[in-house]
Amino acid sequence: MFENLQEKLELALKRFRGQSTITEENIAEALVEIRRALIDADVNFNVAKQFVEDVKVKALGQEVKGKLMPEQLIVKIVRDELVAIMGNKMSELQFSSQAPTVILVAGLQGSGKTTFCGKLAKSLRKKGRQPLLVACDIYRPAAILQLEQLASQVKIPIYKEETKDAVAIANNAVAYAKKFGRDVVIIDTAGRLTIDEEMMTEVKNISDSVKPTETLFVCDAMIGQDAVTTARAFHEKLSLTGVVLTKLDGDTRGGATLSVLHVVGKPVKFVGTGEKLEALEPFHPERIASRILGMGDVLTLVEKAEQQYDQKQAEELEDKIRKNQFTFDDFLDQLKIIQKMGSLRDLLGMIPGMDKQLKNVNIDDKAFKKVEAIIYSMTREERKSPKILNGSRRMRIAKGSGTQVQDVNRLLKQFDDMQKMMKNMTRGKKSRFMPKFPGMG
Ligand SMILES: Nc1nc2c(ncn2[C@@H]2O[C@H](COP(=O)(O)OP(=O)(O)OP(=O)(O)O)[C@@H](O)[C@H]2O)c(=O)[nH]1
Ligand SMILES: [Mg+2]
Repeated sequence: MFENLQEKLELALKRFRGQSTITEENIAEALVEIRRALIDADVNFNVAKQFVEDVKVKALGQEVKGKLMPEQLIVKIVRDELVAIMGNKMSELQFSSQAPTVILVAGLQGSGKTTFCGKLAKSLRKKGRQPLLVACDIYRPAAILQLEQLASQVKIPIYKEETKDAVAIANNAVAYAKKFGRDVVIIDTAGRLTIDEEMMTEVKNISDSVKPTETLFVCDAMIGQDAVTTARAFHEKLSLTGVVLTKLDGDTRGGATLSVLHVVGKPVKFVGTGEKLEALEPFHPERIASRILGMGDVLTLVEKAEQQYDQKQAEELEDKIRKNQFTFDDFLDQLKIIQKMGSLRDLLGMIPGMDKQLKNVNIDDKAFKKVEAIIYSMTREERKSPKILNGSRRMRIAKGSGTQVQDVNRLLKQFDDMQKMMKNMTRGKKSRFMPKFPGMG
């Protein structure tokens, strides 16, 4: 995501390398490029225009102080400005002081509403809430089924009715939540077009009737500007409280991300980054800005890892590493955690400096499957002490996992390197090389 924009901004900002000052001339050329980069990324025209004007004013008004080089200064200004147009601070989901909090989810067809409802329910439950999912998309029988399947996957109750009255269903669901102690009601609605008066009136009636604390517009980031414009039309009818951008993992140019606040007047609250139910992130303007500028995003990475990991597990692992008892079984656990975190490429892309290297590296999630198969073909004893793996054992493992002996050898070598590195780290020595993570091509 944002790759194109990132590359172009980088080129524009490189102009300042080796320059001693920021002048009217050198900034003018860079600003033309920045503006073009934004427009190409499908950022709203007015937003792009305002953006470069603000950058210009700030850049020319600043003296280059001390050690801050013009290039660094301009990166800082651009970063701050990116953060500013996304609203500076993260917009938290609001909860009603009187349970239940009602969250109404609306948007165009296929934008990812139902998936988002499932993701949100899951993430709220992790935070100790008791959500209830409500099926108000009564037009397609498959829609209710889809929500039911998501609900059962995350083990969260769903409220549905056979009736064809979405307003009544929403109301009854809120009453049900009160009665059974569900503190957050998430209402999934049918996809609708703003030109469809009847459908728009229906969602407005639901809103008037249940008075949601949050009305979230789910918006497919891949559609870009058009989707942002539609959000505005929904806002006029529904008073949105926030926007959810989905499919940011796909081939999006990212323009929607930068335009939403300006065009709709409401902040992005969440971004969807995949089809899996874990692929939901709160929207942090600073982090997105860093990602756009290619500085990596360590914070998001850490947060994701934490979600999958409880503290106790982490401590146990650390202890094992320290005692040099890290086995293939532990390794298998780590692999599973990594896979759960979503696409590895995205994840590694958040590490500063990784992005560019990654472009030349072929990371294949399937390679993990191969590694897994090899480990599964080992006996318990072998997983604990790989030293005993002689030629015939290696042969047996290769056969059992449908791989080649070379694959087994490679994995063993990499595992050995990894153990050595861990040993060094725990002894406080700095290892200058990072061994290849097994499974990475
Ligand atoms: N890659 C990716 N796919 C997503 C994301 N969110 C949803 N999808 C996919 O988009 C498709 C549509 O998602 P739904 O949740 O059914 O969309 P909807 O808005 O409920 O659709 P309707 O109810 O038909 O209006 C599905 O195939 C989802 O798996 C996302 O963040 N990333
Ligand atoms: Mg749906």
